[in-house]
Amino acid sequence: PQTIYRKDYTPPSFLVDSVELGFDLDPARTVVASRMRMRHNPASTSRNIELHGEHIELVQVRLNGKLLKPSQYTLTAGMLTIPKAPDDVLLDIETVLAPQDNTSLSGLYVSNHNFFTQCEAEGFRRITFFPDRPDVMAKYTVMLRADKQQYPVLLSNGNLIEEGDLGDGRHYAKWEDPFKKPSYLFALVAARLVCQEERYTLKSGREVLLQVWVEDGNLDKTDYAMQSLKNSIRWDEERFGLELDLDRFMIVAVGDFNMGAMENKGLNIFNTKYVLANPRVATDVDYAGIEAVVGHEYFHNWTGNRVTCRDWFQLSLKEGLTVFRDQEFSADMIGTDTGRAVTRIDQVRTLRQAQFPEDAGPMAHPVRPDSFVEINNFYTVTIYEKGAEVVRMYQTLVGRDGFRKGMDLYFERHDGQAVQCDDFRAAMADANGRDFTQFERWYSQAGTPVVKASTRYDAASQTFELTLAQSCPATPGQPKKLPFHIPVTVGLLAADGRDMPLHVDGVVSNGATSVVLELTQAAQTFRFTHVTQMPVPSLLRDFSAPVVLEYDYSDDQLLHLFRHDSDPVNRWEAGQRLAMERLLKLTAAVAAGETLALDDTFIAAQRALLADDTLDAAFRELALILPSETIIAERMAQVDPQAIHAARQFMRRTIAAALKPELLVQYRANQTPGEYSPDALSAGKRALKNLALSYLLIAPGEQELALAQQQFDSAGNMTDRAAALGALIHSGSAVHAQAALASFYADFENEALVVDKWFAMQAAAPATDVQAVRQLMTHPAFTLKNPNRARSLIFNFTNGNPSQFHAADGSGYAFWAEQVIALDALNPQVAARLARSMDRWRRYVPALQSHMRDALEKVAGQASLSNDVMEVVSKALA
Ligand code: BAL
Ligand code: ZN
Repeated sequence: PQTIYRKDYTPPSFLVDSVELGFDLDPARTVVASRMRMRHNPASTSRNIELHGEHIELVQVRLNGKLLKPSQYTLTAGMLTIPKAPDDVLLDIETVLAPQDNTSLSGLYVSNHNFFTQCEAEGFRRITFFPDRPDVMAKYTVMLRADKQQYPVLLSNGNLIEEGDLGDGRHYAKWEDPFKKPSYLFALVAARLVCQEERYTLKSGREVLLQVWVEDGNLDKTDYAMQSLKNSIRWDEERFGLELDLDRFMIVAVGDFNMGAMENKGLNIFNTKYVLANPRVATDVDYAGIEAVVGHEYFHNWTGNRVTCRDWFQLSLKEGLTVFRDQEFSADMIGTDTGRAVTRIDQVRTLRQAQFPEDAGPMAHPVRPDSFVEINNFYTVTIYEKGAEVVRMYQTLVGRDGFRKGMDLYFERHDGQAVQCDDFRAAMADANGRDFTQFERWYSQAGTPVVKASTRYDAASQTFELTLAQSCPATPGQPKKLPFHIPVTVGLLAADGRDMPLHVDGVVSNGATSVVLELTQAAQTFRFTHVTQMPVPSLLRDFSAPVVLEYDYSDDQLLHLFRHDSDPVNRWEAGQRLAMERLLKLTAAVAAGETLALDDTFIAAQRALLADDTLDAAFRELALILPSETIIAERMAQVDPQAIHAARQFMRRTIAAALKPELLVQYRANQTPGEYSPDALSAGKRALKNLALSYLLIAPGEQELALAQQQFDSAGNMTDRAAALGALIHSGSAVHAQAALASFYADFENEALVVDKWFAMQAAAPATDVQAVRQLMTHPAFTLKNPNRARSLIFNFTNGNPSQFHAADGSGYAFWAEQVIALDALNPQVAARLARSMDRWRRYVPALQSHMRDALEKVAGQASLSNDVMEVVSKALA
């Protein structure tokens, strides 16, 4: 496969001013007629028209009305080239394709007898020949023709300008998008669907039509998506002064979808997972996901669509920024400081669970990559979540108002353009009179920086010195790193737990209790004055940068922070550090065959936190969750998954036994009777209550089993029902687990998203071995063709059940290889995601490594592997 480099960017040779598309839709043979008005791009020296095209049949091509002979163009596997073209070109192209055979779900495909498209990143070339690159922005007019009975709904981007009957049982709809857009934002839907719709008045007084389209039978699950859409529209007006620019905004749900959702102009296509919800079928986490993703796709209308990316290396320009925007939206929707902190803690957990490992593995890449083989492999946690952290750091450095100024300038300069990450950075710098030259390294250098802190207190002069030293590990292709520009937010706690007023040499702090220090050199010392007593430093408050912060905290200091830190993120962090130290020791003890023990201090701290009713339930729940097995593994030089699992289970068992009465109290105190509401306060109570339940069911007696069974039987919402099922599955009582699983399935077998949960919970249960997963694959409801279903069972096993996936005999890895190969024949994007489960193979104990290498080599040795999977496995093996 060919590697594509950022440095090789050249402007397009021809630009497309407008394109008219005509679709005669038929699952077996869809005919696409395209008419493009093109002109030569003065910025290019080439006179060749280059049109991408894949998996489609070229019927004919006419240039300025004249039919071209095959000798007048070249057609390769991926490109149609017309040489020596004149300045102004009218190009008519006819292609034929078979959507029903398209299992990759990229381009035009059929899902449950309906037509959908997915064009990002490079799916449009599977529909027609086109300069399928984001810097070619054109105006689209789209004519859809299809059987009226089968496909009563015909949708595309923009505004509906005409519709009618064709007389032969077919009908048509014509859509026009008034805004120029890149081809990746094109979409069409031809389907039997129904919608919830509403007229909504924007702040400006303009009225718009909002629609949520779903399959018949699902209209009772669209309210929350609609509400989230309205909230998103309002929020973007208020926080960023950005208005919806179309008269109509549509969300369409589809069951077969590779991603979460897609921000096509005016016609967002969503995975059903992020649309459909009612209390019976969706959990609090599902509701939060819907709010975030509806917001995310809506916010793309400005950050991604109005201002788009010059090339795919700039993907984080729109994704990092839009994730940041959806994170801020979700936080603002809760509206309280602790609520905001809870969302921030969730973000930190995601980074540690997924992004830090990526940044330390074979697929590590900068937020703005320099090369790729397959762009679909770069829709990563680094581009999205680390990208969002990079955007967040601007806000930390220039403040909320400064950030808004930067955004305003960005739109003033670049509306309607396809630009680069550097342009965003320049807008932030120029709007705030800041020099962000060094900040560029966040975009160009991969790897998670490590910041090592050391301190010195001098009582005589009442000074406290904080030295911060930064480094960054080597990553593929980047052996040496230069210092980053890192905002480190710091507070100092007095012995009574209160924040001290801060005075820092050379930094304006005005006696505030938190200060943003800017670490720009390899090492820097910051001098705090008027420090009247030896403080406990609270470092990297609010997780002010995506780094690993090392400081030699004593247990006493951590306990002090855990009890008192005014920054809830660092309060949580202190608890995680206390737990992690113990988990690492316990893991070593398991490996050495030693007796395990957990100290009373830790348990006492957990007990106090659990009972502290001044804290939000949501926060207490997060503070009680131990670092995951994956996060523990990242801290070990050589990973022994069985030892980690045993250590963590021991710790959970010990906590459960010691805190049983308190857990029961919280279980009872955090019930949420009455009508279900997904609001953060209620969701937090359920989270704490259900965490308590899971602890109570670790080594349950009859009473605890009855408690879970009772919750399972009487739950008024899916959050409580699924939590009870999970607790029963993990209880060790196979009888209870099997009975509950059977009844759950019987109740929900017609709800695909709930069946996904049913598979997912079993896949991740430590009692589920590879044989049991193979057995589940024979269940009639299982199919590899549906990405959600494949993810629910297979990914949740390989990524969510480490102690079984890493079985000593390598059977988990052999299973992985089989599934990657099977999926690759259907859907390379999904297969490549699964392939990444083996990213960190070199860090495992030697016996496992050798099985993992065998499995990787087996996949790599396949004759017809997609570029997607090939890139992942060859980088892993390199
Ligand atoms: N642009 C791909 C899906 C998303 O990030 O919204
Ligand atoms: Zn996005």
